[in-house]
Amino acid sequence: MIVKLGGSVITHKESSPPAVNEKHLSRITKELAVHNGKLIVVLGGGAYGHQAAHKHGFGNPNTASTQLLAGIPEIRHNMSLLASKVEKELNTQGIPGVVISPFMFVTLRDNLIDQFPTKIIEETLNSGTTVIIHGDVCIDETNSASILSGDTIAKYLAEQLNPKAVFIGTNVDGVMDDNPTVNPNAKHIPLINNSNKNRILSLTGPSSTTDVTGGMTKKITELLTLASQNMDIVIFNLLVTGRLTALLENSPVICTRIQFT
Ligand code: IP8
Repeated sequence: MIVKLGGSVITHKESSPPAVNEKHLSRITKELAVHNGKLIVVLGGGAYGHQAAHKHGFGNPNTASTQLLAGIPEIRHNMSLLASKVEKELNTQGIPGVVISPFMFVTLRDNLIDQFPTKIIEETLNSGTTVIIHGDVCIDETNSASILSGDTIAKYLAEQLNPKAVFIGTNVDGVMDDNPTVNPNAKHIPLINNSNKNRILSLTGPSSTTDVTGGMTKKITELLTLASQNMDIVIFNLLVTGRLTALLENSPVICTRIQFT
């Protein structure tokens, strides 16, 4: 099972210096405790990742390599802080987990994954330990450094490890046909499949806050490329108490499912 915890839910996304949303984090880790079996928890950047990335020019194609490289320590430091707070909370809830940071072993090429060995992740899961992994800044062989988003990690690990389910927790009920903060009549889309995917991709947009990794359109595009027929792929609202529990227990819940058949 792979569960992505959106940065806008587990952090106060506009807060500077960055801060964890302790209330949400504590509730979410309690919800995760209902899961039995292998678990990978993927963290988004939220206030810890996106502000620092933006400040150092990530997301802007004209930023000089030297400036990107100079941003590595601050972004890494922030993401390590966030990840260790989540690690502590999971362990407090009785979920033994460890942080495995992408910067240590993942390299990118032109913003895409180049090397991302998964043995350490698989062996950690086999040992009965939950893996906590997070969006990160990584060395990019063509571009000095780039941001690896949590969504890309979730999709890549889903491809490699073929989990039963990938649950992407966000701050909305799933995919909407318009921005609900601007259009109160925006409608929720319960299912994305081959027949409606192009129309939906033309309707969704980047997230409204400081997000250097692409928002909802990128999320859907990444998830659509997941090839497995048997995987349950879901985008859901992690702000609402009980939705993660319902997904983990296979109960009906408001969300957007992505299916390929
Ligand atoms: O929030 C971004 O991960 P995301 C990570 O999943 C950083 O897009 C470091 C900005």
